[in-house]
Amino acid sequence: MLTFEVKDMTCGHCVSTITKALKAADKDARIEIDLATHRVRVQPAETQADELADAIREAGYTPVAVSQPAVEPAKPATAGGCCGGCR
Ligand SMILES: [Cu+2]
Repeated sequence: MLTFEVKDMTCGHCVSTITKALKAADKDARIEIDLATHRVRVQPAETQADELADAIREAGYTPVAVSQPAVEPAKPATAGGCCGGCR
């Protein structure tokens, strides 16, 4: 899943324009758009991230690739007990 932040996507019309542009670039892509956070998530079928970014740009918007947070960040090891001074 690729994520772009498109700050100039501001209404439902923008959403449909971007959806159409992405579908034109990759008709089998899965597209999820969250207008509130200006996020466009795309699961491409046959395109690369830069082609999708180009499609958004050509539609008149400014995509910024957002790197996905990796899986869960590892928990910091919790100290099991106390230091010697607690005894
Ligand atoms: Cu709009």
